[in-house]
Amino acid sequence: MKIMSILPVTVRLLGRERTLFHNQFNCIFAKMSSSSGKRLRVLVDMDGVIADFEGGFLKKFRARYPNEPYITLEDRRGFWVSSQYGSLRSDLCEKAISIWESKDFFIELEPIPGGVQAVKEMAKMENTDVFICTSPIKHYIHCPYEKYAWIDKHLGFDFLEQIILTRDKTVVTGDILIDDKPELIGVEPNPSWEHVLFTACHNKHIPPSFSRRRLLSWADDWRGLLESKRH
Ligand code: UMP
Ligand code: MG
Repeated sequence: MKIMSILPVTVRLLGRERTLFHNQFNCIFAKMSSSSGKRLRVLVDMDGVIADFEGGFLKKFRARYPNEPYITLEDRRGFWVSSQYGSLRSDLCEKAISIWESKDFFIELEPIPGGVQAVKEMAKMENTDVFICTSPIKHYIHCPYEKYAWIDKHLGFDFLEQIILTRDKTVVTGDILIDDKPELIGVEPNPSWEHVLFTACHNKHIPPSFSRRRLLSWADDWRGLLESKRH
């Protein structure tokens, strides 16, 4: 009797699963087969590129430690916030880390101007696949969840399909990686992507280089950058 009453529910659920599976499969298959030419795969970093990690950090550091010294965004140098605070005074390194390890730090980051709009726009372009490629901190209690929640909030639920969480971006394949970290190293010595350095307060003093292009902001010509990778 019990089995008989569970059966239709199970069959209904399986049916729904199958529909969901087919929808997702069709979606991916349609993307694979619709391309007349080669598709462009764009990897977009999150912190410092579409989410304002530095601004969010400074605001919360000053609020939590109002009597401690701090580093203005103008004076920021080097990728690691914790290192620069540690060089100011050794105990400030741990205090800095405590900020981004706290609940609500990542979800409350403000979007970087133009970033969300640009990502939405490039995702709609023909023959273009966009992924958010972001490194979570190892204190994992809040950060990975909040990164997903941030993408859902600002880019929409469907964009959750496009998230790559990894501490080693060199193993991810793509044509281009827009990222504010000057040195992207990992186990793959020859990553497939071209690293385009997104300008941030901590990297703007690095001299221009012939071998690496920059995107100065989302007001810069990101469409031209993508076009240059299609030929
Ligand atoms: N991060 C640190 N220490 C710092 C600065 C940043 O652990 O001093 C973390 C926060 C982000 C990650 O989760 O580094 C940067 O990720 P990407 O933007 O490189 O993906
Ligand atoms: Mg970054």
